[in-house]
Order: sequence, then C-alpha cells, then structure tokens
Amino acid sequence: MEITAGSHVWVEDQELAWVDGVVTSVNGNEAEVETINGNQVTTKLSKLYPKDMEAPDTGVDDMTKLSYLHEPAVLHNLAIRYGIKEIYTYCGNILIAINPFQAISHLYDTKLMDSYKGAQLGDRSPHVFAITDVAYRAMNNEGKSNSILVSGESGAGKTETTKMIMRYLAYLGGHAAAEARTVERKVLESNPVLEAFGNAKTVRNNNSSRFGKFVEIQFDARGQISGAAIRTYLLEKSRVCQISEPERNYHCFYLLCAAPPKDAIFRIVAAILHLGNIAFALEGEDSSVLEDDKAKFHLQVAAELLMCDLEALETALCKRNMVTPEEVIKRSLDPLGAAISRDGLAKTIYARLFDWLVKKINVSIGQDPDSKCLIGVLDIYGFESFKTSSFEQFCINFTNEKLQQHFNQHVFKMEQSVYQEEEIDWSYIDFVDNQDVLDLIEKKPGGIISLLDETCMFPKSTHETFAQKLYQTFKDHKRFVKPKLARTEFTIVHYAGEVQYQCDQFLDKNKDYIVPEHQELLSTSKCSFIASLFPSLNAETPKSGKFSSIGSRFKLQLQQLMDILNSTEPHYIRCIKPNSDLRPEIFENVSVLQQLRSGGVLEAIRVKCEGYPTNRIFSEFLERFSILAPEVLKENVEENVACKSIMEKVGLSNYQIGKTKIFLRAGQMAELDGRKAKLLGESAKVIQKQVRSRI
Ligand code: AOV
Ligand code: MG
Repeated sequence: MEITAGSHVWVEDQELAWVDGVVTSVNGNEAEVETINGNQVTTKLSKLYPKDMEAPDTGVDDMTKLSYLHEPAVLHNLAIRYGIKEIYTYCGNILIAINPFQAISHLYDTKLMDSYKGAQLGDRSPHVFAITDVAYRAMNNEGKSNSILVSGESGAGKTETTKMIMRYLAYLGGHAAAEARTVERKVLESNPVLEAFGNAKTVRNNNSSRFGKFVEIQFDARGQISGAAIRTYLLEKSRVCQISEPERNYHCFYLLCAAPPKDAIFRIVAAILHLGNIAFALEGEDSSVLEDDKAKFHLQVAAELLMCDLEALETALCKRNMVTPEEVIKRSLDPLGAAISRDGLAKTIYARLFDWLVKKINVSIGQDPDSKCLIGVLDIYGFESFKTSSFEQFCINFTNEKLQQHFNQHVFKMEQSVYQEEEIDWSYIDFVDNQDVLDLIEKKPGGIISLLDETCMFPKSTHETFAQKLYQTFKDHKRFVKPKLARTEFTIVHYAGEVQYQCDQFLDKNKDYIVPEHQELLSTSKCSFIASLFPSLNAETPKSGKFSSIGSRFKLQLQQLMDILNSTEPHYIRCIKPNSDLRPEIFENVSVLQQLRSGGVLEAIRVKCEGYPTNRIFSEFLERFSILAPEVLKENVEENVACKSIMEKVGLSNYQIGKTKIFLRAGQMAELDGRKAKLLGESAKVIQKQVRSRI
C-alpha cells in the first residue's frame, strides 16, 4: 500500500511505542507526519505503518482478523478492547488475557459457563472458558490428554486464570451436587492452602506464587473428574528468612494469628517465627552466645514448639561437629555462622512442611490409576529480572526458556511440518529458536548447571572461582556476556531480554544440604509430626551432610514436566500485565509490547500470516463449500481438482493444494464462509417465496 500525503499512519514514539498521525508530505524515502498529539515527526517511509481507518471502534476479537496485521495494529487493538473491559483476545488459537486489576461483573458467572459449554472456539467472545472447553472436548473426542499452559510475567494474572480454568473444568466434569466431598471440590479447596504457604507479597504482585505448579486433572471414560495430582516446583525457600521491604514473608506467617491454637502445622510456622528472632553475640574470639534475654526467650519458645531439648537446639545452632579420624570435636560458630545455621534450619523446616502439605493434599484428593486422559494446567512463575537476580531467578528464567521452546516448537515447527508433510511450496520463515540459551544453561557436561555442580563439589571453591570458570568457558558464547568490570556477575541474553545474575549465593543456594546436627535434633522431636518430617533414613530426602544439587534436580523435574507436556495437545494462554502500578484502566503501551514480543505472540502472528493460517482436508472442504459450485461434484473428478474448481469459481487465488489438504491464505476462509452465507440467504428467500406462493 502506497503512503502519500494525507495517509493515516502509525509512527514510532518513545513514550507510547506507536502513535497515529497523518502524513503531511513525502520527500524521497522520507515522510513528514503530524501526530495526533500535535508533534511533527520526520521519519523513513519504511518505518511507517498504514492505519486501518475502517477498523471497528471496538476492535476485533481475533488478531488474525485484522486487515492490516502489524505491531501497531495489534497493540492498538488490545488497547481499545481493554478500554471497554474486553480483557480477552485471540491470536489464532492462542488466548491473550490482560489483567483487569478489578472485578468485571458477570465475567465468570455460572450462566456464562453454560453459554461456553460445547461452543466452537470463536463462536462466542474470547474467554478462558472457551479455551478450556476446547481442551475438554478434544480430550473426550480424541481420547488424548490435553494441557493448558498459562504464562506471563509476575502479576500478569496466571494464577487467577488458572483458578478459572479449574472452576470451569469442575463445572464440566463435576459430580452431582449431592456428593459432598467430590474430587473437584477438593482440588479447588487445595488452592487457598497452597497459596497460604507458597504465595507472598512481592513488589510485582501482592499475591505472588513463589513456586511452580502443575495440576493434572484425571478423567474417567465418561469425562468425569476421577482424580488429580498436584506437582510443585522449586519453592523459594530463602523468603522464609530474607525479605526486603516492602515485600512480605509467606502469607501463612500472618495468618498464624487467626489459626486455631496450635495445630501441629501452625506449631511449626510459629517456631520458625521465633527462630527468626534469635540473635547471637560474639563471645571470646570466635564463638557465639545468645545476644540477650529476648533471644533466650525466643529460643525457649522455639524449643517448646518444636518439642525438642532446649540445650540441644542451642548447640545445634551455635556449634558444629568436626569429624577427625580420631574423634568428633564440637567447634563453635561465630555469630554470622550461627545466624546462617539458624536460617538454614528455618528454611529446611519450612520446605519440608510445604512438601508434606502437597503430599497430603494429593493423598486427600486421590489419584485415579485407571484414568487414560488428563488435562494438565500449568501455572508457573513468570520471567523475572531484578536489580540483583540470583539463583532463584536463574531457575525461574530457565523454566521460561524451556516453555518458550515448547511454544516455539508447537506454533512454528508444527506449522512448518504440516507444510512439509503436504509437500507444498513454502519458503521457510525463520523464527527465533532458543536452543542455544538452553544449551548454555543445561547442557551436560559444560552448561552452567554442570559447572555449578562441579564447583559445589570442590571444597575450596568460592563464588569468585565459579564466576571465573563461567567467564572462561563461555567467553565466545553469544548468549553469555561478562559485564564490564564484573567479578562475580554474568549476563544471559534470554529470549525475553538480558538478565544480569549475581553469583554471590549460587553455590549455597544450589546445595540441598541438611546439617547433620539439625537432622538429628528434629528427628528426635517429641512431636511425632515434626519427627516424621525428618526421618533418619530416607532414600527420597538427600542424605544428611551430603551435597545434592538443587539445580540438577530442578532440571530433571523440568524435563519430566516437558515429557508430560509433549505427550499432550497444548493450548496457550498468554497473560499480560498492563501496568506496573497494579491498577485498573491503565494500559502502558511500551511494556505491553515488550510482553507480546517476549512471549512470542508477535512472532506467532507473523509466521501465521506469512504462511497459510487455515487448512482443511479436501473432503471436509468439499463438504463445507461444494454448495458454492455444486456442478463440480457431479463431474467425476479427483477431490483436489474439485477443491481447485471451487476456489476458481469464487475467484480466490494464492492458495495451495497439498497431498491431502487445501491451504488457505489469511482471510480466505472468511471470504468463502461469507459467500456461502449469502448464497444460503438467497436460497432461503427463494424457498420462502415458493412456500408463500403455494399458500
Ligand atoms: P501471577 O500469578 O501471574 O503472578 P496473579 O494471578 O496472582 O498473577 O494476579 C495478580 C493480581 O491481579 C491478582 O491478585 C488480582 O488482584 C489481579 N487479577 C488477575 N487476574 C484477574 C482477573 N481475571 N480479574 C480480576 N483481577 C485479576 V506471579 O505468581 O507473581 O508470576 O509470581
Ligand atoms: Mg501466580
């Protein structure tokens, strides 16, 4: 489309990302534009995008319906829809959900659920129920497991979206209301419990999930929910002891005040609080003692709550056993060492409690061993980049790289493989593959996790030697950057942007290590529940005192998750956070665009549109459209020839005929449907006329 004076266009803008305006003059390959906010901008013609002046005021509910499909149009479409509280928009079969940060009336009513049941995707306005319905139907019809992957940055609405998915699944596959403790009810009720222990207030989200969650809902042959399993990933243990204002610790610590007096679980939560208040002071040259009476008081209460010996607790915190060939010597820790020991104890207790809760919930819900099909729902922590990003962010971003690859593979590779299988002519469009980042992180041997494990196993290493090792190994890797003057920082160029990691605590945080003295202390607690969290010999928990790598275990868990996901038919929901103030009705263009880009949404649109977004098996196509050229069916021709004839008669070109399918360009399906509807309308009128004339 030619841009001339008077053309309505989109032009780049620092603050708004894109702003619309009118071209006032064109000189060679440059244009002068007057923007709606009154600025005069001179820019290259190639940097301008035409604005669709006939686009509906209320936007379109599927981006692939946009007549001009480009970045500014996509952004503008989402912005106007958000303005009229339409938070859901499709991009083909991906659902984009923009966090409204306010309750929208009737958006999740039972009545609304009724209306989505059994409806084709696209028949009703975009909704998380619609995607869930498609997954459920596909599972029932094809007997194949499905999964719904919810992604997006912190605070984008993943957890809320996941809850709606579960509610809708419970509605579809639920039992008669008379059955009181149904599986689906237990699944829904597990949410608040897990959130109390695994969510906390952060700067990005007042209810941030600090663990990843994959819920597997099992169905029986009739499509009823028959069991469920909840898997969790990498709880952020450090939050138990380290929080920076204005963030908070896990909700359960604040809920404690409202808890029934002393339940075994809350006994533990309270004990952790008291542990946190035990302060140490220096004694002699390098020993530590309790700082004051306050510290003594907290130690005493903690010991009572943990039901262990007071002196044994103090010794476990302040001293360490040194094992020499001859004897075991008790060595004193300095105040810093004692504080680290105290925090280690608190973190271990909390992590064991959390794992126990998840196990308990799974037992209570119950698994269905006979279930053939499941719907998996993944709610995982979004991509994170902080001023200081540490090991937790490294793992979280690793997860996101994995999922991004899954998304890429699904959307792009599937698209290509269909073309290949059908042997149609298709010049390959490149897409951003992130295999190189994944290799950098997880390749064995030689990846960052491998190097970290090696470093952890070598007694003399420090975070500095770890950093040096990284610098040496990856000096030519294009996804790895050593920041200028850095000694212990490194940067990974992630698919969603660069993140600078601080190595300081990588070694410690990678070590899943329980101090033998702590293990011994708690395994002999008089509270049987606490003792049961610390069984003396257990193959599942790492042997006390031995190094076990959190990074490697996490990598394995993630691979298992990917294996499950790869055996399912995936559906994607991309959550978007419209502003960083967590406030309704504010739509920040630049940040939304960045999220669309990093989530692969823009890339998916581009690839779809440049190719053939719709395809149909010949017979299906003929069944649907032979009415447009009934004569072709009378002739005894091959199906592919018949399809061609229909397209020719309607006057559409640029499509492709494969081995078994016809491939249509964007918009052609709609064109065919339109013709059909018109024809049916006309013939209906003719019939009505005939009927009337007979009366
Ligand atoms: P997250 O799961 O994506 O962040 P949440 O699902 O916790 O984000 O959403 C953050 C907050 O946004 C919620 O507590 C709600 O106040 C609000 N919100 C989200 N979705 C909706 C909705 N559909 N309707 C109304 N309000 C909503 V994180 O777990 O931090 O990565 O780590
Ligand atoms: Mg969450």
